[in-house]
Amino acid sequence: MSDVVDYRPMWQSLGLDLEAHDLLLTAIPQLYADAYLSQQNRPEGMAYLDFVMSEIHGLRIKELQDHKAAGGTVIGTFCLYVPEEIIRALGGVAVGLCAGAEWAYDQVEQVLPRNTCALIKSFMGFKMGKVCPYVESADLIIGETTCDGKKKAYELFGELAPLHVMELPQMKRPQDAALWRGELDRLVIELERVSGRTLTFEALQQATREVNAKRRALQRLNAARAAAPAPISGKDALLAVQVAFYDDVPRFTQMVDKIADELEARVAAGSGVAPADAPRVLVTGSPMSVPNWKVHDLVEKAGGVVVAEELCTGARYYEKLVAEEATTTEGLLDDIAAKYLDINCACFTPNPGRIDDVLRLAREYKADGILHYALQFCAPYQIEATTVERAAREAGIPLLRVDTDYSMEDAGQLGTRVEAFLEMLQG
Ligand code: BJ8
Repeated sequence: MSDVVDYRPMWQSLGLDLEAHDLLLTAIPQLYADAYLSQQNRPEGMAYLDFVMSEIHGLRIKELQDHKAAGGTVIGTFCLYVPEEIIRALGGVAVGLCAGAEWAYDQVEQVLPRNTCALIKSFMGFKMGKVCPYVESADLIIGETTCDGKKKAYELFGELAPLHVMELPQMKRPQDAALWRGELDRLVIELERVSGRTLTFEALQQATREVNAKRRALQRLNAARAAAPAPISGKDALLAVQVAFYDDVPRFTQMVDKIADELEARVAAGSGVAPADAPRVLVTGSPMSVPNWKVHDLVEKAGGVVVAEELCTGARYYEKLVAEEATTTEGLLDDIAAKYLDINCACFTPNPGRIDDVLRLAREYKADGILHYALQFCAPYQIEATTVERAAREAGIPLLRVDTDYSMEDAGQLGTRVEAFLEMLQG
C-alpha cells in the first residue's frame, strides 16, 4: 500500500531538494536492510518499527502536515533536556532532529570547522542540503546551551530556521536549578506565542502522563534485556528509543508495550536472539541518532550482544519520569524542571551521576564489558571517558574506548578491536 503513495508533491512543498533527497532515500533502506533485516529471530513486534522506518519520510511527515493543518505545531529539538511535555501540552508534536549520517559536508565545512563532531555537522548538513522534511516541517526549533559546538552552531543554524535557545546550566546547584526553572517559563512563553494557545494545567498533566507512559513502555522493553539469553538485540532496542523521538506518542507506547509483552514471554520461555553465553556489552557515551547503528552492528555481528545503553538514545531517555502528583501548573513545571535537570550529560561538571549510572546499569544488565563510544571532536564524552574508564577499572569491568564518526572508513579496524575485546570477555 505504502509504496504506491506519491509523497513527492509533499516533499516539494516543503522545499526539499528532491534529487538529493532521492539519494538519501536510496541509502537508508540499504543500510537498514543490512543492519536490521539480516538479523535472526527478531521479535514479531519489531515489524511495527520496520514499518515506521520505511515511512520515516513518508507517512509520518504526512501526519505532521495533517497535524499542522488541524491547527497544531511541529517543534524540532536537538537534546534530551528539552521537555516534550510542555511542547505537547501546547498542541505541538516534538520531533528529534539530531542526525546520524554524513550529508552535504562540502557545504557544512564552509561554515563550520572540519573538526566539528559528526552530529553537529550532520544536522547542519541536513538543513543546508535541504533533505530533512522534519526540519522543514518545524514551526520552531529549540536549541540549548550544552556543548560549545552545538551552542555556537545554533547561531548559524538560527540564520536558516526559526530557533529558540534554552540556557542549560552546567552545574546542578540550587542557583542552577532556579535558572533552569526560569528557562521553562521562557519556553512556555515562546511556545504560547508560536502555537497561539495558553498553557493549562489539564493539558500539561495529560501530556506528562502520556510521555511518562511512553517512557514506562521503554522501561519494560529494556528490563527484559537483563535476561540471558537476551530476548532482543541491542540494535532493535536502540531503534525503539531512536523512533521514540519522533513517532506519535500514544501509538508508539501501545506498540512498544506489545513488544515488551513478547519479550517477557521470551524470557519466561528462555529463548533469545543470541546464545546465553554470548558476551554482554553495555554501551555508553555520545548519542546515536538514526541511521547511526555502527557500533551496535559491529558488536552484534562479531557475536556479542548489547544489553543496555547509557546514552541519550538509551537509558538516559527513558529511566526517569516526571512526578505526576502536582495539582497546579507551577507545581508540574517544577517537577518537569527537576526531572530534566536530573539527566546526567557529560556537558555537566562534575558529572558523578553518569559514572554511577554506568556502573549500576552494568550490574543490572549483567554486562561482561563496557564499550565507551564517543564521537570524534566530542570533547565532553571523549574527556569524560577517562573518568568512566577509571571507575570501570576499579569495579573490575573491562572497558573498550571507541572514538569514531559516521563514516564507515574505520569499520574494518574497529571491527578487529571489537572482536578482540569480545574474545577477551569470553576468555
Ligand atoms: S543531553 S549528550 S543530546 S547535549 S556529540 S553535539 S555533546 S560534541 S549531543 Fe547531547 Fe543533550 Fe547531552 Fe544528550 Fe556536542 Fe558531543 Fe557533538 Fe553532542
